[in-house]
Amino acid sequence: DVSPIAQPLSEDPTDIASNIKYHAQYTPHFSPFKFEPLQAYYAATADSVRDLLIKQWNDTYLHYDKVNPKQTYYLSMEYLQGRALTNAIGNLDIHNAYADALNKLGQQLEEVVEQEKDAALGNGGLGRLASCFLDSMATLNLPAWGYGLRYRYGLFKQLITKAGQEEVPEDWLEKFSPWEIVRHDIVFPIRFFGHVEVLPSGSRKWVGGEVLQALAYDVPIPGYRTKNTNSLRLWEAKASSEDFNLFLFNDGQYDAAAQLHSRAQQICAVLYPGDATENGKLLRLKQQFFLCSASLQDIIARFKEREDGKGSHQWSEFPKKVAIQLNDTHPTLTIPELMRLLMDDEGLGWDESWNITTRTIAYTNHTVLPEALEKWSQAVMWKLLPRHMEIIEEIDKRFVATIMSERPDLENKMPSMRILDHNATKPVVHMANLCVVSSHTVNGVAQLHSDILKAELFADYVSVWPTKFQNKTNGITPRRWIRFCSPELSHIITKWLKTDQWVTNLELLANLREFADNSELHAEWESAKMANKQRLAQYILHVTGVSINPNSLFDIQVKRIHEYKRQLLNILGVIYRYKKLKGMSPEERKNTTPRTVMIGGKAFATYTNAKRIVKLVTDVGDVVNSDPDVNDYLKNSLQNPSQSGTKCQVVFVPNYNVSVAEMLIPGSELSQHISTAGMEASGTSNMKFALNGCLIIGTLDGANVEIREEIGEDNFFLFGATADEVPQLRKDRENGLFKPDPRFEEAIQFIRSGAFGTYDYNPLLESLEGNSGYGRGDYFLVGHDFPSYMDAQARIDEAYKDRKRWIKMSILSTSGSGKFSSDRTISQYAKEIWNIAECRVP
Ligand code: DL6
Repeated sequence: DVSPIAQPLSEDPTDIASNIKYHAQYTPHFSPFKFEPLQAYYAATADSVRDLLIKQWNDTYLHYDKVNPKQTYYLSMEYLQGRALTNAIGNLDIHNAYADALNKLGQQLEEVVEQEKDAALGNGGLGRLASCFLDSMATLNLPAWGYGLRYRYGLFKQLITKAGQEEVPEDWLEKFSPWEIVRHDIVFPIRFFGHVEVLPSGSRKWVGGEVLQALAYDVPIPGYRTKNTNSLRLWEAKASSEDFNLFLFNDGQYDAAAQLHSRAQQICAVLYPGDATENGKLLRLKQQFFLCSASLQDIIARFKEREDGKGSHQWSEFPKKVAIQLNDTHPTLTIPELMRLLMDDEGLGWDESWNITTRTIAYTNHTVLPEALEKWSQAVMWKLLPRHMEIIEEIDKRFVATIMSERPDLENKMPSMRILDHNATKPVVHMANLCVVSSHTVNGVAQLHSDILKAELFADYVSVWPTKFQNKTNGITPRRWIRFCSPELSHIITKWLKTDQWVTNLELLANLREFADNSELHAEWESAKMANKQRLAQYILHVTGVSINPNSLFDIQVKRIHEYKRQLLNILGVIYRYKKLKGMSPEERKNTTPRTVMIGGKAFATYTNAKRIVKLVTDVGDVVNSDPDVNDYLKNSLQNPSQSGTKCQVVFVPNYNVSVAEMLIPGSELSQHISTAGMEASGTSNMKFALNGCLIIGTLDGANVEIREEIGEDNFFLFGATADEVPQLRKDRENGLFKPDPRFEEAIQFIRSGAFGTYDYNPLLESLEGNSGYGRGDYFLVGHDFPSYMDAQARIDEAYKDRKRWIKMSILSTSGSGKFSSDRTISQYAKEIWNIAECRVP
């Protein structure tokens, strides 16, 4: 009885149902009558929501074009957008209308949205931060766009098998994505290789080489309860039809005929292709340049179009209309490319081009890890980007000259401050140095990290440009990370605060504090948490086959697998706990706090020790979960809620991504943020967990420091060395002064005894031994921090037994999370770095 209509006439569920039906019939993505009903419903629902977005989106384009405000462009090699449908209907505030409409069509919205694959364009926190920022920019009505690459296969999909982690392509575009619109009119040429010619005028021109095309795919970024809908523009590489050699093809030489097409496909195939080979390095550099050049050509075209609408463009206006933010060093080539475009294509001189470039570009540093600070071989750069290397040489030369004339005292610091090093046998370009020298502002992502940048990594530059360096503590969008992923808790918060304004003004959560002891709130809070735990338990059963005990403490660590993040410390703690439990009498065991430890995250494909950690977690899980001493495994089932004999379970959650995080975080009670102090720039999952009332065990690292300040030190389980102590502890270790705790030795010994199978864990365990070296000699201080970690775990076990105390702490965690909204972070960037203002679509 629902007849198709091309546009929903209102937010009435019947109209919406008609529109969904319309799309199922007239925007077909599958053969008629031959598709999985749920997928077809997903496609039709997404198409229907997209129609609503397109209207707002077009209005936003027009409005920005008309007002011509200063606009920010966020350049990032990574985005982790997650699912778009739930986010769009949430931000448009039409969740209930769509749920009712689908009901009318015999479908459940929850099941329909699960058909969507996460847009897998990122690796970890850096990519998710970029996506949270996009949400906040739109919500705050800021004229701000993201630029990135449209990777066909993302990073990889993680399978967990007997061998540990296996990587297969993440085919997120396998069917289609309703959320991207290809703009056939937005295409720019991108050159690689070639050489530089000197023209009769004396100016220089980059010519020859191979030329590919960058084609724009736009993804709409709706703000929450606002018309403003910004864009994430993703570039795809193409070769043109002229590059297809019909002669060779007809001669049977098919590969040779389409050589450039195949090279184009490589560029956007995967994020972070392996870089162990020269080919791999070259491909990564090509990807970076592709993003920078395409985005800049687009930005310049828009600048000219908008300015020419007022008469003609003045280049001095460029920094007043354009702010470019480099998300880490990956888009550093924006700097020489902007210089090249201004000088070689637009005919500006060096000084004017440099003035424009340095007033436009700002850089965010996201790591102090030496291996993550990019250095590109000068030889490879000369080959791929000869004109850019000339420009970089000139920037370096001028930088050295300025310092030598203004700050001769820094002469002996020049080797570490320069952009080009000349002494090494394989000379490199220091990308972070190029960014610092060429940006008007450099920022870290948490107070401690920014302090470390100023005191250590960039200390010498600080003495030259004291005002260039800022802190912008990261944040997360409260829409995705509580309002939509935990509707139960959100409703309770709205009820007690008597307003839902907290969704856009997160500081209001502080008003929950006055109810932190209220027993009625406690009951509601605990029941919402339990509902989320049950949902999570169902999910874990579905993806791992393990039936976890919903009455146990849900303890979660999810993030990229890395030795500095110390998943190894976590699992060694579990091993010790398991061994102790086994040694107890049944009576003693009864009084212990039951725990389910969940660990998830991807190990980079070539990072062997990280992959060994994944394997260890799965091996420990296999043994612990089927040991009747600690686990009622025969009686285990979600229908057997008492599970009184289930004391310890361990699962590795496969293929951690944004959607999995949305399932895990609301159901968490304890989360682990336990990096070696000074090594985690910020962390952002710590903020998501705290916001969802999950308590944290953590070191004084990254944003943990500020989270602890905000939620109160009594509500944070602190352990471990501080960042100040770390260098001395490493030295002590080198001098043979470290004496391991017997508990630590016992846990290691237990693995060596073969308790968790026959896999050779020696190479992993050896990284904890010896006295020195990065990746050896326990560089990450697992052994040093183990005893205080175990003491903190014991405090947690006790605290969990006292339900009133635990729930109060949980409420106080949420109440103290107001600072960590990405709306706050983005407002600070807008005011203190970009100098842009709201541009609200009427
Ligand atoms: O700033 C976002 C995110 C931080 O929260 C993490 O602490 C930090 O590790 C991450 N940095 C990177 C850069 N490369 N590395 N490693 O991903 O940024």
